[in-house]
Amino acid sequence: MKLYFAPAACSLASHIALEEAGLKHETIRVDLRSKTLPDGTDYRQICPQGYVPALQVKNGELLTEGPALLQYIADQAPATNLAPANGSFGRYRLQSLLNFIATELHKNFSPLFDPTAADVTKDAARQRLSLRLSQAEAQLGAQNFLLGDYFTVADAYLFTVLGWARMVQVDLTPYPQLQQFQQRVQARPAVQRAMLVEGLKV
Ligand SMILES: N[C@@H](CCC(=O)N[C@@H](CS)C(=O)NCC(=O)O)C(=O)O
Repeated sequence: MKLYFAPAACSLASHIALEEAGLKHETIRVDLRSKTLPDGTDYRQICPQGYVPALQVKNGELLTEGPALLQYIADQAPATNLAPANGSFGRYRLQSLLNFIATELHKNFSPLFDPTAADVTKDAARQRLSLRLSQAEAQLGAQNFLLGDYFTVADAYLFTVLGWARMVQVDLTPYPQLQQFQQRVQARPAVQRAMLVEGLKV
């Protein structure tokens, strides 16, 4: 499998999932500004949306949208318990978490990275983020991971978006459970491997 990624972007979650699943994969870095690959290929010829992550699977088909990739990866290695079984209520809880992270956390961080976004847009995003981070803090509570005692792909995604906070001066000190979660997840060998490949500080 081939994962198209950009360092520290949301593709880090899929990268972590691949490492956690122990699946053989190749990583290809995308320059998101120029939309090119290291060999000069226009990434939009591969992925018309021009964003990461994208995963080329074994039969050559391209899968896009982070939450779909995360579940696909988990389902390739069911013994690693990265997602509850398809059809179980636990799987719907996982999907609910993935959607929450994607639409309420990830997409509220996006304007903070956008140099063209107006201050009023950024302020509104910060306010929404603070509400949604409080809700994530309550959801996690005293559990080790979002679904309880075992690590799932939702944790890989939450860890990835929380990592953006310090890049855009979002203070996480009001969320001690989330801060401890970050440390717990970062200590996982698979997470360290993915971060190392992306050139991130481990
Ligand atoms: N809907 C997509 C959004 C992916 C996304 O926001 N990717 C960002 C990095 S975190 C990106 O590649 N942005 C560059 C761009 O949109 O041109 C998903 O959930 O996978």
